[in-house]
Amino acid sequence: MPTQPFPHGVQSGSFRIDPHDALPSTNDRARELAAEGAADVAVIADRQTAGRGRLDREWASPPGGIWLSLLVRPSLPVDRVSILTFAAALAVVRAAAEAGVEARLKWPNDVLITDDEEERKLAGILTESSTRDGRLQWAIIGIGVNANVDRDDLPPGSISLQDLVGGVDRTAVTEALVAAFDRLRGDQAGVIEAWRTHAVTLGRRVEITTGDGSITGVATDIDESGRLLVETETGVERVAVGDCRHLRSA
Ligand code: BT5
Repeated sequence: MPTQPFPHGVQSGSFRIDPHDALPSTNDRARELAAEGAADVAVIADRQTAGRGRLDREWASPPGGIWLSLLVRPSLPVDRVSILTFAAALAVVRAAAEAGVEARLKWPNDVLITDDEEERKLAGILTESSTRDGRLQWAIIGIGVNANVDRDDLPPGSISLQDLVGGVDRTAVTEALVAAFDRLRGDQAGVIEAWRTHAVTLGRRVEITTGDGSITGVATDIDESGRLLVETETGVERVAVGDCRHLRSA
């Protein structure tokens, strides 16, 4: 079983693939490439030894997953950077659909498999960026998809494509994901619209935890920058960043 399905130097649409068997974190490798001035590179590793989520949380990255970072230099105002996170999450949904899996989106960065009983996390996105004069200089969209990974090797609450449909062709799923992201990244309005269609968060009672505390209410919509609108007892709040918990309806 080859550990890394991509040969060196191969191109996937407009992205040059930078493949590795193992890295501490594909986002960190993408940062090095950003410092060298690169653009439109997809860093891929078969496993990560220090994969991370938001707020430096640990991201389990055993062999067989799709651990991928897209380095882009978009012409976007800083407050629209979430569009890239949403475009990546939608790209995962589309690639999963091609593998026969229906996935849904949770604000702000999760791709879930849901049924009436529970929600399990198939993929997560970690977007990091550098700004200059109010514009994005570069953005790195780190995408972790549990592809050919056993659920036992992942934290509780996770699920993989392998659990759902058996082993998948990682090259095909990765190429579908990168191609879908490439199509979506220039279409801000389309991304917002498509995100709404696939979201499980909208219409739900939620608890959002931010650095300033937490708010509870009903998530009604996202705005053009991807901020979540939450109807609370004291009015509508717009949340740009935070952790979201879906609550059972009262
Ligand atoms: C995320 O953070 O969901 C972003 C994950 C981004 C991972 C990619 S992999 C390629 C690139 N390189 C990196 O180093 N990172 C990116 P957050 O919303 O903070 O969720 C983190 C939480 O998800 C953890 O605290 C665990 O509870 C859970 N978790 C950890 N590993 C997981 C996995 N493989 N599958 C599902 N859930 C996981």
